[in-house]
Amino acid sequence: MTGSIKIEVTAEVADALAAGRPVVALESTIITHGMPWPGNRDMALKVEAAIRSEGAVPATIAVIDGRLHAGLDEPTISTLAQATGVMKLSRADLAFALAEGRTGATTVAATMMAAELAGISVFATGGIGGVHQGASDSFDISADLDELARTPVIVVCAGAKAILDIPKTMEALETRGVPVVAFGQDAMPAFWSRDSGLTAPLRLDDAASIARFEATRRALGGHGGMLVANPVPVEDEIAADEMKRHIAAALETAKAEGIEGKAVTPFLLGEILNLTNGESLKTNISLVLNNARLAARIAKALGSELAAGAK
Ligand code: PSU
Ligand code: MN
Repeated sequence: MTGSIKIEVTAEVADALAAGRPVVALESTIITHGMPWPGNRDMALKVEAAIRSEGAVPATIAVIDGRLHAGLDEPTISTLAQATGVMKLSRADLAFALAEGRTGATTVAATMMAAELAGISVFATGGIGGVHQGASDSFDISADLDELARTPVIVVCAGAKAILDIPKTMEALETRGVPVVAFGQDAMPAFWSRDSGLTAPLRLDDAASIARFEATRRALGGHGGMLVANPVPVEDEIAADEMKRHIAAALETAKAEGIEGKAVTPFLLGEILNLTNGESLKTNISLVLNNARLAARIAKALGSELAAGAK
């Protein structure tokens, strides 16, 4: 009995999946642990609207009272966005929340698991987890990286934040056989900034090419996930230099306060939000919207590509 958990899907998601129309999964940790109320709710609703306006259907993933959901209605998103004590669920604890009847938000790793179970191939988020700075001592490496290696879902992000060790994160992805595709540029983007200073391993310039690459990976077999790194729109970018000192300060505070484990990423994100006086939130929302639109276009292109290949 593997992979037979019941998923609560909204009628909109069920209809789209049954008809083979494009669906885009969305994570919920970004709502509960990534941004403050009410910006988090506004972001979640805007992202869903952006996906619909591209002709795809959004499926926000979360565990509510022990049930795994793909697609949340507006009141549920609003409740989740204000709730306290929501678990942060990664691969290790998704089943725990289901077994114990808990409410939890899914990280990139757990959202990929749920998307695969639901039959959703494309997922949009902000930034992925990765290898943390100081990982050689702390061993803090996000389960997102191993999930990307094993689970066949395309994750559209804006790169990795410089709160992580970006070069080591790139190495870890390469070791795990995860293709990292920069969208429309050579440079690997770094979340708030368009250029991390590193060249991305791969580059593609349109959704159809990403769909063709994915269809080829499937044909080759044993393919796992793909990471698409989509640079933040120019007008909302914050320069890497400017972010550097905020990140350094946030890391310093985390160290002084002895923040560890699951708390590290949410703590750093919160610190940076305060240090930039909320400026980082505007950029964060802009890049998530940008990723949602691209993910919708990839989901559409993948549908066409797979239909053409099946003929
Ligand atoms: N990075 C961000 N914003 C986020 C996260 C990461 O820029 O909201 C969240 C995502 O849900 C990601 C998770 O999957 O944090 C990674 O947490 P950890 O490092 O504990 O695996
Ligand atoms: Mn960690």
